[in-house]
Formats: sequence, structure tokens, C-alpha cells
Amino acid sequence: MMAAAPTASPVLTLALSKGRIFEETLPLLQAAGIEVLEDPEKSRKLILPTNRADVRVVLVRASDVPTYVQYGGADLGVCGKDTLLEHEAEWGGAANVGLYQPLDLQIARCRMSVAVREDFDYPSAVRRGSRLKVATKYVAIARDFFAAKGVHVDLIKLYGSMELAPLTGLADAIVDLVSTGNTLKANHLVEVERIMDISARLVVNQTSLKVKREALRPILEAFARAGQADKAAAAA
Ligand code: PRT
Ligand code: MG
Repeated sequence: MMAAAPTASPVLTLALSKGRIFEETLPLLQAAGIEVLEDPEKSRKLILPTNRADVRVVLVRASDVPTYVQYGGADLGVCGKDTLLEHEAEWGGAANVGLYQPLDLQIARCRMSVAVREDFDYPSAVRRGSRLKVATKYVAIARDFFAAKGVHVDLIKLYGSMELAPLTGLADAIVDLVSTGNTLKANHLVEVERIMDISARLVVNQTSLKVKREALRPILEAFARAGQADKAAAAA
């Protein structure tokens, strides 16, 4: 009897997080001729097949995307600039992480901001040189921002529901992502500083970039073209 042919393992593994990153990456994948064959909101699978035998999607926590790609658990991934900056800070800088970042995908756009309670006088606290208690999930971004401003802060690391911190007296301010501003409004918070604009980035493992160049090229090109088309449509 002949030995069974080895099961071909997919050539490319793409790491995505469930939710907005997954949803907003789908059209880009489509532009590259890739259809994900399962809905992550309905399936419990963590490895999703696509219409292409050589491409699969793995679902990971948003903050784990850079780690998967860095170590080669995935060849490429999509994550927010926020997540990437925090990951790089953990490693002491982008150079130590060595992720290739070919594209700003212009999706999952939002901004990183400082927010306080409506009744908190942030400008005068800053003017007086008060020490501010700042709660955030984005400790590296917050530290850099306030250091550059010369404001002394005690940073309090949280993993979610930052909005609650000023309401309970845990902190004077928060550093969080804002898109519509509805979450802040619903919690009687106001945006007092815009730290930076955020969008999702494509990241590629550096070894994959060399070893799987041929498989990656059409995907990178289609993603880049889709981004350009969006820009043109927005400008028109
Ligand atoms: O949820 P989990 O802890 O697993 O990870 P995550 O929160 O990092 O993942 P996810 O899927 O929520 O976000 C993935 C990426 O989407 C982030 O890293 C950002 O780059 C991007 N993104 C874009 C946002 C938002 N917009 C956004 N509005 N991420 C989070 N939010 C949250 C924000 O933190 C706040 O709680 O939405 C709320 C504010 O929204 P508005 O519309 O009320 O202002
Ligand atoms: Mg979230």
C-alpha cells in the first residue's frame, strides 16, 4: 500500500482578533481573493479555513497579534497601532521586536486621548503642576505623552473599563481610545487631549518575508491597492 500523502499545511497563517479588526480586514482579504469560510461570532474554532488551501486565519486576543507574528506562530497579522506601540515598548523598542510593518491599513480608525470627569479642571491641574493619577491600559503611550509634556503622573494599569476610574476616584484622568465619543459622553467624561491618531497596521514576520516572499507578495499588493482605492474614494 502506498503511504498517504502528507497533509499539506497551509503556507500562510494570518493572525486576527475577533470584532472590528476581523470585520474590517475581511474586505481587504476579499480584494486579495481570500474568503474566510467560517464566522468567528458563530463558530468556536480558533483556526478558520479560507477558500484557499494555502491560507488560514488564526483568532487571537488583539494584544497577542504582535507576539504571534514576532515568534512565527503566524506569518502576518493585523493589529492597532496602539497595540503595536505597547508591544514594542515591552521589548525596549521596535528594533528589538523586528516585525516588518509594510502597511497602514487605514481601518479600525480611532484616536488615543486623555479624558477626565466633566467637573475636573484639567488645564488648571496641569498649570499648577499637580501630580495626576492616570488610569490606562496603554501605559507606554501614556508615559511618553505626559513625559514629553512635563506633567508628573502616577500611572495605574487597567485591563478594561477605563471610564470607571475617574468616576470612582481611582484616577483623575484616563488614557483610552475614542472613536465616536459616545462612551465618554455616557460616563460624563470629556476629552481634554488628543495624543495620536490610531489605525490598524499589517505586520509580517521577518523570516516569513524572506522564505515565503512569493506567497506573501499578492496579499501585500492587494492590501496596498485596497488602501489606495479607499483613499481615492475618500478624496473624490
Ligand atoms: O477587547 P480585548 O481586550 O480583547 O482587546 P482590544 O480591546 O484591544 O480589542 P478590540 O477588538 O476592542 O480593538 C481592537 C483594535 O481596534 C484596537 O487595538 C484599536 O486599534 C481599534 N479600535 C478602533 C478601537 C476602537 N476603535 C474603540 N473605539 N478599540 C477600542 N475602542 C473602544 C475604546 O477603548 C472605548 O472603550 O471603544 C470605546 C470607545 O468607543 P466610542 O465609539 O464610544 O468612542
Ligand atoms: Mg476591546
